[in-house]
Amino acid sequence: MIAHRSLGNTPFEISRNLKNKILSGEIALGGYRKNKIYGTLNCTSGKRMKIENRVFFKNEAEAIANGYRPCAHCLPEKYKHWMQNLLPEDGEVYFYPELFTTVESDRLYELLSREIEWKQEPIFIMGKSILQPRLTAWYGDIDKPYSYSGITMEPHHWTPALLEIKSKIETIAGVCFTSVLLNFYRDGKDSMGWHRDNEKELGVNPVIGSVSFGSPRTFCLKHYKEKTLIKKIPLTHGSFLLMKGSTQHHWLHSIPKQPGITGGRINLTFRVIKTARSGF
Ligand SMILES: O=C(O)CCC(=O)C(=O)O
Repeated sequence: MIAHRSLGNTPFEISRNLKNKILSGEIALGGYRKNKIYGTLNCTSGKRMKIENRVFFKNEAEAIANGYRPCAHCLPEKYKHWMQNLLPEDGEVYFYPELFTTVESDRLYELLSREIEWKQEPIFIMGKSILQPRLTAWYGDIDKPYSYSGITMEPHHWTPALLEIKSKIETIAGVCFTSVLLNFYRDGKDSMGWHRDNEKELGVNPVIGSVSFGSPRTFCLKHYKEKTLIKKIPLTHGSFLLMKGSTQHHWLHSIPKQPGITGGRINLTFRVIKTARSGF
């Protein structure tokens, strides 16, 4: 992010440097620092702001990473998408299909598949132990274990790759995540059954930030009471899905099997664990 003021000491110098940076591709979008809005360089609303409030970005990913959202005037489609709650009622789900560029996503997929301590853990359903149909791992603040389906997962320390992803999504989610549950779907035969993320450690209205890398898989949401209310979202390479508000009270979610898919997929669901284990 480049501040307009920082481009020189005189109006001539500022204007010359700005032109050069636009020509070289270092600057492609403008931003309004006060309201954290980004838009095109010829946006009429953008032209009205004072120079000290104007910033520039190389691309959309940089604007988003700095916590900026699209301008309603010059980027109406992107704005509509950004603000659109995908649920018709009883919760909030937002989807950002290309939060990570393909280059970033390829790098992170490769890194995570190699670095993460993946395990196939058993879970307990009605007293019976069964192996989960995917690999999992739990990372995060060291005093925050996580229990679900009869198992307790002890956290590994954050890695640099996980911190990089966490910091990018926190600007959108508006919370500081303490922990992340990672799921590795080895191919389309791996899956996750219908459930809600409503464990008591997550508090009353959990904010869940879900990042996907690798083969696209369908994320299904189903209303807990009105079972015919179903929403399907294709979770693509580099996408970010945010669930918040009362979603976990009213909606179940799942990743169904898709036997035709041969590639792997890594999903990271970032969470805020409210209670720290005592004694730490
Ligand atoms: O893989 C996904 O996108 C879903 C993960 C999920 O539902 C969970 O971790 O609770």
